[in-house]
Amino acid sequence: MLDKFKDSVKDFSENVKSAVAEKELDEETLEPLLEELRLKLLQNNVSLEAAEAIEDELRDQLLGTNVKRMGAEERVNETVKETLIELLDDSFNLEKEIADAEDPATVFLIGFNGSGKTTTLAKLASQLDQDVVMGAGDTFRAASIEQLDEHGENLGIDVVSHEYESDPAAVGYDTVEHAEKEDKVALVDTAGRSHSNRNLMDELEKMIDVNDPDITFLVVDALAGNDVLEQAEAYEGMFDAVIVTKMDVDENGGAIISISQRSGKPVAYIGDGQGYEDLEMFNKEEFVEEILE
Ligand SMILES: Nc1nc2c(ncn2[C@@H]2O[C@H](COP(=O)(O)OP(=O)(O)O)[C@@H](O)[C@H]2O)c(=O)[nH]1
Ligand SMILES: [Mg+2]
Repeated sequence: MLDKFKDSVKDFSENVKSAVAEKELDEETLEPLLEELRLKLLQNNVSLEAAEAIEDELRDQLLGTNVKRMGAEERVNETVKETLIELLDDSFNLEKEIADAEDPATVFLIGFNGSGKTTTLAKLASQLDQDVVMGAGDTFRAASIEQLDEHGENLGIDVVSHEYESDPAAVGYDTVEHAEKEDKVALVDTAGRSHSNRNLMDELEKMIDVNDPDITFLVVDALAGNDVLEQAEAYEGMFDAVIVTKMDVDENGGAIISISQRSGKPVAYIGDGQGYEDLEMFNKEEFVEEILE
């Protein structure tokens, strides 16, 4: 996981180390190294803004200070670490948001097709302390209702569903009603909207309007890389926090950095596998330690 990001930073600090072995680090020596790092970060799916923020911090930290050969690697790592910590936001706590919401708390998952919404919904359902009911709000994609029913059976959790092609806002409404009656939290799935499909986008907007969820997560797939920016834009203004899935199969690590930077929203969870237990609360210190270890 995240190996390519690690290598990019490691190469850069090696280069700085060899440069300061010869003479004091000056602009002329540092600029090409920073440029090389920026290109590598872009290849790791780090957005241009985020890559530039890292580059600027490194320039400030490394230029004109007397970086010793022995301290170069540490200085580079510390600076990248601090920049990323500043950029990332892990302040979202779902349990607290649910506790603060009026009953029944309603949670929506939105995002592109295949990003991992249905799987993540089931993971959340299995992990939350509260009793939950799941709503099959994706009435569009073939087999989506059966997929959620299967999770419901595995987990012993009720699923509220209607027919395919029916109005997802009505599914949301019934799910919330069921949650209210049984004093549960409503977790509602939605169809994978694509911004190129205005109808589905209108339907989602109506659903959010009618059901007025307390918490809406945007679910994005780490493998989408820099395309997560497009997804953040397609759903702008519609979500409170982000869940990044498929971190177990991502080597680049850039998606999480890009989406934090672009959306300005916290990352609440990361998905790192296909099992119900493979959903972790996002911890930015741990994440940064891992990419720089
Ligand atoms: N490796 C891995 N696969 C995942 C993860 N989350 C979801 N998937 C897989 O991604 C595929 C699409 O997930 P699904 O929940 O159906 O996406 P949806 O279309 O957004 O509802 C499925 O095969 C999931 O098993 C994850 O964290 N890691
Ligand atoms: Mg789905």
